[in-house]
Amino acid sequence: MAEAAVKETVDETQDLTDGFSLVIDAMKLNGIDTIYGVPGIPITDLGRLAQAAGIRVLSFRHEQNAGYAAAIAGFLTKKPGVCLTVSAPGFLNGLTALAHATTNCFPMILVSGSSEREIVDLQQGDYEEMDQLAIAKPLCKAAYRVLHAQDIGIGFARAIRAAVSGRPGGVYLDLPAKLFAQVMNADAGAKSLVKVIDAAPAQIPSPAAVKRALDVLKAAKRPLIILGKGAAYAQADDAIKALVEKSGVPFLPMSMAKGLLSDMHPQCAGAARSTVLKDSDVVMLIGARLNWLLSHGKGKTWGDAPKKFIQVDIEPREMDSNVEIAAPVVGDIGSCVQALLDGMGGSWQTAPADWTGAVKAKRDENVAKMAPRFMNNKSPMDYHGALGALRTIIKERPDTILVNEGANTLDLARGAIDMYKPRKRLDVGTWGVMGVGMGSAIAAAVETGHPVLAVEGDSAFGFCGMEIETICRYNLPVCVVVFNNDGIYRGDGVNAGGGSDPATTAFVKGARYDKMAEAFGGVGVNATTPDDLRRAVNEALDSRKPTLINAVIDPAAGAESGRIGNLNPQSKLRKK
Ligand code: OXT
Ligand code: ADP
Ligand code: MG
Repeated sequence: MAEAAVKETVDETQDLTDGFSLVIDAMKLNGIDTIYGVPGIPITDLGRLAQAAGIRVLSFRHEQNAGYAAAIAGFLTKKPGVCLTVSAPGFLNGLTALAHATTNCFPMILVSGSSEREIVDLQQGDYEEMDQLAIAKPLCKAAYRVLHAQDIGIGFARAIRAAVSGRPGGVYLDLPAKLFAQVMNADAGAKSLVKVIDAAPAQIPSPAAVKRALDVLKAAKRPLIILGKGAAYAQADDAIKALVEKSGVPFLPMSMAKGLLSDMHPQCAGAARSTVLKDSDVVMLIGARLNWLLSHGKGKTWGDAPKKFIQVDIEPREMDSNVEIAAPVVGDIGSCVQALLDGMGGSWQTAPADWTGAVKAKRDENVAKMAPRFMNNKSPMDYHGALGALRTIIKERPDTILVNEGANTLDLARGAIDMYKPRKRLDVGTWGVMGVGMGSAIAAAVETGHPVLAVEGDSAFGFCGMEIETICRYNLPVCVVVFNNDGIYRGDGVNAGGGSDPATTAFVKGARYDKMAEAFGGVGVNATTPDDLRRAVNEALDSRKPTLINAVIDPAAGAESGRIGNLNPQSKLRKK
């Protein structure tokens, strides 16, 4: 029926176009210049044709990693990152990343080929049969299917707008195989395309909300600003800096907001986290949710003193999600922060000096306590010794993008490695998901051109390690450092049943991850001391050659679950 409708309108004497071309034209018209994916039926030719048309098409070894790349591309660019997958299994592999993008508020579009509707809907056993649209729907912000070539333009327009407007998120776009071969007149095809105008319109906060927020802030004795990755995403860096500095309020960056203002900024309270959460009386959240990472805004972490929250966020339903928000400011961060700045006027009392002094004293104390631990040159290395080398490198090369995942490798690196510039730290995000590392590293290199340093737990790396071939194949300036402690959290676990199988958390002892890079023509280095590590990373960043460094870490150095061991269920029947 659909095909008949299309055929009737085709005049074979005129120039023709087809579904493949229209998909590519729709992307190009909307500035989508990069695709991350894995080829196969029915999208192999789409990848080839997109490449021929000047779109950069990066082929991965597994769709999940391509999806993580698209997700972080969205975070870095404010444009939807596109992941292209084959039907059923490829689609499912990409779906984890789509859900991850949605959870983290990153704009992404998962474009997937799918099997024939008529056969799928009657469950007649088509090649890779699956009702993909139905499966994607609950896991993303929006999901659409295009059945007719003349609707491809509208389909992409809807997907782009849904991904970036309001709270950003993941969108699924289902393209059944038959669509690509549909033919229509080229003129009509060109007219059917849609250029999305003002895809993420400014959302201006109400003047009353701005005044209410400033009244609450003005009355504070111990104010705190928390910057989240939404603030980093918003790219309102100058306005945010101006607000923080004009208010004089200490700020606490969430993990991926580190560097939005330098960790060296005199108002940075990153190294006094417990103190500022507990002792503050007014907290202004900018692009950060009161989820598990902030202990839901209540309990021991937040202390006993009554607290008032101001929350700046584009999503109205985020307000009061965990605790009462005394002053909700709903709008996009750029507009909200500018409105707050305007409302502060020419003279604004800065935060009380006894409070800022106490925060600074705590911060300096914690920094001084930590400093000697970064200086050790032990072999095998402990986390602090190895991180001591890496923190200096990032200080000297602040444009390097740091990718970070693992448990101890993540939690200790977050504190150890100061960040100096916005959107330079990419990590596991809201879900604490392992395996984002290589996709993030690839997209960061591709989207920014800056060198990338990926600091990976050996377990974390295992989720995505085959993409080292992708890094070598595209000759990307990525240096991967695997913190190899022979296992998950620690490498010295023993079989709880006393048998000969290894412990559930232990890996092969003394593995040489560096050999993986060598297998694909990259540089591999085995580093057993912080000095080795420093030398190898500097060399990699200078040469921009794909490099994998196996950093040998003491198997006994880590803690169970890093700094979130408290989240492991504890039964009184099972004393450790
Ligand atoms: O103020 P106080 O005194 O409290 O001190 C704080 C700061 O003020 C201070 N600080 C500093 N001091 C001095 N100087 C400086 N510069 C400084 N900066 C800060 O330090 C402390 C701590 O600061 P921090 O870190 O900011 O604060 P804190 O209290 O830790 O913050 C709380 C949190 C919750 C915000 C923070 O901890 C956080 O963001 N955590 C994220 C944790 C996370 O997401 N973890 C990943 C998941 S763990 C687990 O699930 C893993 N799995 C299972 C699995 C997963 N995840 N995914 C999939 C797909 N499958 C399975 C697995 C398999 S981890 C894992 C693998 C692990 O093994 P690896 O080999 O990869 O890694 P290793 O552990 O290395 O072996
Ligand atoms: P973190 O993990 O760093 O604390 P979260 O992912 O929890 O950050 O929170 C990010 C928040 O930022 C989300 O609530 C999202 O709605 C919001 N957000 C994202 N982009 C914008 C924007 N441009 N303007 C306003 N809010 C935004
Ligand atoms: Mg490990």
